[in-house]
Amino acid sequence: MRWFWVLLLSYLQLLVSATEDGFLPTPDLDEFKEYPLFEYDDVERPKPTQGLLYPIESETRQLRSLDGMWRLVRSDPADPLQGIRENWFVDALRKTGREIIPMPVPASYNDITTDNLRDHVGTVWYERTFFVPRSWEGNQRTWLRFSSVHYSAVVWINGRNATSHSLGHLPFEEEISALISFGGENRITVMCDNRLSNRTVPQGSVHETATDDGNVPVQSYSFDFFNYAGIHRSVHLYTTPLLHISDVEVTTQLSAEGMGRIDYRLWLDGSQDGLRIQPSHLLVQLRDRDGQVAAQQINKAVYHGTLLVPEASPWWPYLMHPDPGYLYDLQFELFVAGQEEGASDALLDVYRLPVGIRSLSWSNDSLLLNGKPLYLRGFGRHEDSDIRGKGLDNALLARDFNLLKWIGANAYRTSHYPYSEESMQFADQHGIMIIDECSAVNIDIFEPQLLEQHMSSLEQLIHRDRNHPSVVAWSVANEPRSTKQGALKYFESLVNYTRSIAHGRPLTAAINASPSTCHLTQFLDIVGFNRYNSWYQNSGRTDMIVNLLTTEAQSWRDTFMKPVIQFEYGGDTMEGMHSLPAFIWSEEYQVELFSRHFKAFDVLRERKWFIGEFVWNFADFRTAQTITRVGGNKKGVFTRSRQPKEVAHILRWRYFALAKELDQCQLPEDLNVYISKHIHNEL
Ligand code: BDP
Repeated sequence: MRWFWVLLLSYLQLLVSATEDGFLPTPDLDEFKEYPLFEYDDVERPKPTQGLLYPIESETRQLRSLDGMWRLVRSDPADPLQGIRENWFVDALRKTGREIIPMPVPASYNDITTDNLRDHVGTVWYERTFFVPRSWEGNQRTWLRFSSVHYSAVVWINGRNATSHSLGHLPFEEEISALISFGGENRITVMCDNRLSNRTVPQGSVHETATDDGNVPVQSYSFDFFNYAGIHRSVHLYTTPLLHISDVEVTTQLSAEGMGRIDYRLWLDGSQDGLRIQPSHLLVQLRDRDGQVAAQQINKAVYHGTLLVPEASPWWPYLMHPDPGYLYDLQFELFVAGQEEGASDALLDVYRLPVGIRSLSWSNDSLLLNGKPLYLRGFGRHEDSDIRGKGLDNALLARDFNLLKWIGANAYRTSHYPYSEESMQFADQHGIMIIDECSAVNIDIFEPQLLEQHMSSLEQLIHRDRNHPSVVAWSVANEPRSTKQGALKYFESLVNYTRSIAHGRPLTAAINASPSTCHLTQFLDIVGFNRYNSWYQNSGRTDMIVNLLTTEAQSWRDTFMKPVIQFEYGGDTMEGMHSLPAFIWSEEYQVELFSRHFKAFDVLRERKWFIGEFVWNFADFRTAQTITRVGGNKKGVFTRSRQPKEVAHILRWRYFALAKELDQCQLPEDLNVYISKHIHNEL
């Protein structure tokens, strides 16, 4: 536990050292337009993340969800550390005498109440009680796992510190066996802080602002989505044996002859604690969809190996194959020698991991899956919905995947942060390819401390998602201020580091600079650019897309000689607003704007190195309040409640037309609308 106190103390010091009134030193980003150039040589590489396997039940593990209704208390924004000074974690939160707000978990807390909790700045405190069965005591360990708290969290169990973590959208866990009462009631308390600074990822700032009611802290940030906060994803308790499988890493390949290869590596936890338990052997079995063993291996005292799978069923993306998203079940069984003489070995721990067998490779011209060049057709998205904000919602997740498949997309980018682990599993199962992005959106002020956090955000992301067949690239940033002088060395360091942990994926980023001014793109494997022709530039002129776009893409290509993707294009569209001829914000305008982009993309596709088109955005989403956003960003192809705008039907034609042309897919029967017996709008 000592290290925990060290961590907690440094977190608190960070908060207190801030200023006397407890605010983080968060200067306005605009004040930092010019800043000194830094050296990054001394920046410490993040320690490799350990453990954090997705929690599952098995013969040897129990799993309990702590999702449900929690209680929330808000701190005074002017005194965010009051709860620490007054030890609010020692007793039930109602003892603070403050208003108790019932708060669902998982959910953002912002849009639940009817008051200004939405715009709260600083800390809130969550709490609930739970029981742990007596049977969990003794021969096993109990772990507490958060899938995401935004932005930072400090956690207490029964008034004693359990863990802390700073970085939204990513999981963290801690063993809590020594803190809980088995067979009795336990209390969990979480302090969650939503404040962003110039050293958090993403960045933001908090400053005092004079209002009619006196000075209040206000948070601002330059990114274009609402800074929702809270316990955003599930909270779990799970058990493991004392000695258990704590981490698994797999890589796969598929040979031209159809032979699958899986290289795996396992980490065990427990052996270093002076435990006398020694595993006798490890049984590794790969089971196909019908439960048949496709490959197996027995290892003694070795926790890595290779499985060969003749005539493997490969993992293919949606519409590239009649049976996309094929997953095997990779089962690891750890045995110990039986106690009695002559007794057979006893099962100690079991962990199962879904595995898709595929090869991923890239060249200066293309990205290839199982040897086939990919053309990505998809979206930038957000985890965002009414009331829940960024809270995990399985109904929404299922709906979104139904829409992705309905529209014929085969990919999306997790703009602008890591998405839920459940969504990554869905993507594996449905064959949707993921450009996996860390939370570095719009970063600026390239201080060494920012680089540390940025590297850590990529390390934690890659560690979490490296085993997903759906991940085809890592995106290191979205629209960083990459034209600034300091960006060059910063990104050279960042990309060098990320490449060393990239686990067989190419690196990319979504850039809004130009080929001649961007200091980041030269280090990447795939060029990605965002451009809003006929929206932010030449608004209203859909006749100014094809030439500008094809010229720009060619210039990215000529400058870097790498495959090129457009990661964002689009225009805000008010559902139900119509105008003939098209006028900006109308549904007709969105259709026209898309259609002109399709034309440009077809010109570019001929040039082979153009490998993907991504719409901004899948659905409308909430932003901070500004005069350029009407209830949020309306560039969605779907509304925020996930119903199609007119353009969705056009995009569906486009995506299926591409799938038919490139991979001879079957078209959905309802794609064609009967018009008359003389007109068949068949593809
Ligand atoms: C891009 C950003 C994205 C915004 C989008 C827009 O990457 O986050 O939402 O512009 O303005 O620059 O709609």
